Amino acid sequence: SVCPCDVDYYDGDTAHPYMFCTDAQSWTDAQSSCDDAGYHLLTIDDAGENAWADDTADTFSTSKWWIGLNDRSTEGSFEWADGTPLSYTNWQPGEPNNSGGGEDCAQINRYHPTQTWNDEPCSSSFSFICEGW
Ligand code: 2F8
Ligand code: CA
Repeated sequence: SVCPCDVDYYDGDTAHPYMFCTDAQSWTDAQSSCDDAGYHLLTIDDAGENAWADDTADTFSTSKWWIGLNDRSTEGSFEWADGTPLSYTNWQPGEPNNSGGGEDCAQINRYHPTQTWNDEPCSSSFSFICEGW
C-alpha cells in the first residue's frame, strides 16, 4: 500500500476519497502506488476541484506534488492518467514548456501560492495526490 497517506474528501463526498502522499516518488512510481491502493493519480476536472486539492495539499506541504496529467505518449498532447478527456486546464502562463526537452509530467506548487500547473521531468521525486474511482 501507499501508507502513510492522508485521506480527505471534496465537498464531503466520502464515496470519492483522495489521498495526499508525502513519500516522494517519481511520477511512474506514484502512479503505480495509487493503482496498488485502488486509486489513480489525480485528475482535476474544474476550478473548484483544483482549488480544493491545492489548498489541501498545502496543509501537508507547500513543496511540489504530482498530478495525473502527462504527455509521455505524444509530446505536446497532454492527457490524464485515468483516461478522462482533457478539458479544464490551469497551466502557469508560459507552461507547459518542456524545458530542456524532458518535461512530460505535470505538477503543482512550483508557482505556489498560485494554484497553477507546470510540467517537469517525470523522474523527479515529489509528493503525489491519488484520487479514488
Ligand atoms: O522557468 C520555469 C522553468 O524552470 C525550471 O526549468 C529551468 C523547471 N524545471 C525544473 O525545475 C526541472 C521548468 O519546469 C520550468 O518551466
Ligand atoms: Ca515546465
